[in-house]
Amino acid sequence: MVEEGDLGIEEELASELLGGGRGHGLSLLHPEPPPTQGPVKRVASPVTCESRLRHESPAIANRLPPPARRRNRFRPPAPVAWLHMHEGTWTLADCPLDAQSELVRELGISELTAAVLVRRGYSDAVVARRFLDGEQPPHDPFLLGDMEAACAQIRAAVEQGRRICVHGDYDVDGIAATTLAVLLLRELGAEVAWHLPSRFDEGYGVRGETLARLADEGCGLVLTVDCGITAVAEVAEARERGLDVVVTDHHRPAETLPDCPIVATRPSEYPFPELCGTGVVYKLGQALFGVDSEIPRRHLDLVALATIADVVPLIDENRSLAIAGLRALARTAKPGLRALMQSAGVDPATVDAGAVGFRLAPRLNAAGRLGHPREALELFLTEDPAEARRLADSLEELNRERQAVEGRILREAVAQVEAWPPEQRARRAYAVAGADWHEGVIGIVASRLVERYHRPVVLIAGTDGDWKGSGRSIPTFDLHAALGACAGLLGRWGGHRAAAGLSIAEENVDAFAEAFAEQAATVLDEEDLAPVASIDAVVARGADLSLDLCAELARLAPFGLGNPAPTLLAPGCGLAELATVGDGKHLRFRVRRDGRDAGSAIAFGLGSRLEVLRPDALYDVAFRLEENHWNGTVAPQLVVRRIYGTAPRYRELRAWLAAEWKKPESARDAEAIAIFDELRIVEGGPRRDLLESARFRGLLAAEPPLAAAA
Ligand SMILES: [Mn+2]
Repeated sequence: MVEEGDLGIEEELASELLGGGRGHGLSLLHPEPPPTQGPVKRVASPVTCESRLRHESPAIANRLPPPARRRNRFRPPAPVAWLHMHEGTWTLADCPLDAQSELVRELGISELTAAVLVRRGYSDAVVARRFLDGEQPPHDPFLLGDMEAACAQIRAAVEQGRRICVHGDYDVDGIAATTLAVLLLRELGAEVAWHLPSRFDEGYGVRGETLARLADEGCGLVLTVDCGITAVAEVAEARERGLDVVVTDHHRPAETLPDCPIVATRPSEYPFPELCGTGVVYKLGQALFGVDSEIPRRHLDLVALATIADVVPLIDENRSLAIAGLRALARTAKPGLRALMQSAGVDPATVDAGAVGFRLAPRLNAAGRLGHPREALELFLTEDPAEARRLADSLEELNRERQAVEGRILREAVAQVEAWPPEQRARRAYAVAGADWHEGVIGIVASRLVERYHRPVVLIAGTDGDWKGSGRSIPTFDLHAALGACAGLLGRWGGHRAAAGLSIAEENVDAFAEAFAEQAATVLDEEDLAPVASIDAVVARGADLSLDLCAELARLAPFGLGNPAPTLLAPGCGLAELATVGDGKHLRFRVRRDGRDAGSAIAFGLGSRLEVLRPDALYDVAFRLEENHWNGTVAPQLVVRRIYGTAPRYRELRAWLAAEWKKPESARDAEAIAIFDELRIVEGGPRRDLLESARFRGLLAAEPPLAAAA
C-alpha cells in the first residue's frame, strides 16, 4: 500500500482524484492501487458538472500498436481491455482562436493558459479575470429556498428561549455544517445542542425516533444541516409533537418536501445550486447577520474544508468560498484545526485543496467510519489546545485503523476478482462481497476498485448478517438507474448517478452480481470502459515549460471537481534517460522534443512500463506542470498522467505539412492550406501545434493513410 510521504505521491493521487469526472479518476498504472479520499457521496448536479467537464470533440483513437509483443509482461490474468485500462484515449475540445488571442491580450497571460481558460468556458476576458481572481459576487442568501421564513423561525425560538438542536451528518460536510450552525446560533444568544447520527445505529438522515427523543428532552426547534430534505414523515410527526423543524440541505429532494421552512439548493431559485451542506449554512449565516458581517466569515475555514471534502464542483461561489476559506485555514485560530494540521503533517502556510482532500478530510471522516463523528465535532468546537491535541491524536489513530481495515478489504476484494474465471472478469460491472467486511469503509474500497478496473463496482459487506453494499460508478454509467433495474433483488437502496448504497439478503448476492453485470452489458460497451483524458492545451513546439508558466497555471487553483489541474499534452516526444525511482514503482525521464530537451518528468506508478517504452519511438505525454522543490532548488516538473503512443502517421504528416509550408502559396495542397488557415499560421505569429487543428486530427485518424496522397 502506498503510504503518505512516499515521494509526495499522495498529493499526486489526491489531485488526480479531486480532478474527478475526468476520465475515470485515477488511472495511474499502480501495482498496488493508490489511496483515495472519502467517497463521492453525491454529485450535486450531473448536468452542470459534467457539461463543464466533458468537452465535446471527436475522440482520437490514439493508441499504442497492438500489444502482442508485451503480452507476457503486462497482461492482467484476464484479457479485459488492458489497453484501455492502461492507455485509454484523450480528447481535445475546440479552442476558438479569437477568444484565446483576446485573453492573451487583455489578461497578459500566455497562449497556453489562455487556451486552458477558453476550453473551460472562460472565454470572456471579464469573466476569466474574475475567475482568476477568485472573485465571484456572493449570491443573495434570501434567494436560497425559504430563507426568510427559516430566519424568522430561528429568531422566534431564540426570543422565546426555546432550545435549538442542530441535527447533522457523520461526514466532514455534515460535521462542519453542524459546527458552523452551533457557532452561529450561539452568536444569536440561543441555547444550542447538537446531534450527529452514528453510521451504524442510525444511518444517514433524520430519524423519527431521534426527533421524538429531542422533543421529549425539551428541545423546541430542530435545525437540520446537510440532511433532512427527504424527512417528510419524520418532520410531520415531530410537528405533531410540538417540535418545530427547519431543514437546511443540499441533497436531492424527493417528490414531496417536508412541511416546514426549507433552505436548500433544490428546489430553489438560487443561482448556484452546487453549495455543500456547510455552504448552505454559511448562507444562512449571511441571512441572519448580513452579507457583510464578520460573524459567518470567521468560519470560512470550516466552509473551505467541507466544500473541498464533499467534492462539490470548485467553480462559481464554491471557488470563492474555497479560496477565501483556504486563506482563513492557513491562519486559523481554532485550536482543533491547528492540531489537526499538525498531526496530519500539513503546513498551514501552504494548505491547499490536495492537503484538505487527502490529509485532513480522511482523518475527520475516520471518526464517523469507524466510530462516532462526535470526536471530529468536538475537535472543531474546542477552544482548549490540550483538548484539541488529544482529539487530533485520537483521529490520527482512527485514521490508521481505517487505512488498515481498508487495505485488508481491498486486498481481499482484488484477490477475489483476480480469481474469477475469464467470463466473470469480462463483466462490465463488478459486485464483490465479503462476509466480515467493515461497512464503514466499503465505499472507499469500491472507489479504489473503480480506479483499478475502470468499471462500476458495488462492494457488499456482510456485517452482522445484515448485508449492505456501497457502489461507485464511472461517468458513462448511471448507477442509480442500474440498481433500480435490479431492485427486485435488493432491500433498501438509493443514491445518485455516481454513488449509491443498498441493503440485500445474503442469498441474493450472487443473483444481484449477475443482474448488475447484465445491466451494465446493455448500457456500456468496451469503449465506455476506457479512461479518457481531456486535454486542456497542446504545448506548442518550442514552448518553454518554465516556472513562470507553473505560477500562471497555479492561478487556476484550487483544483478539484469541476476545476481539475490543467492537463497539457506534449505530442511527438522522445523519452530520454528513462529510469525508475521509488523501488521501481515510478518512472523518471526527460522529455525531448524536436531534438531539444523539454523538461524533467515523473510518472507516478508507471515504473513497470520502463521496459516497453522505446527510446526510438515517439510518445504523446499528458501531464500537469508543477513546481518541484528539491534540495533547496525549485524547478518545473512534468507530472505525467499518461503516456500515449504518438499516432503512427504524425511524423510523416508533419513532414508533409512542413514541406507544403515552404512552397509558394499557389502551389500548396488545398488540405494543407485549410490546416494552416485553421491554425492561423503566419510568419512570426504565435506557434500552435498541429494537433490543435481538428482537420489535422481528422487526418491522423483517417483511413486509409492519406499521407500516401501527399
Ligand atoms: Mn454534504
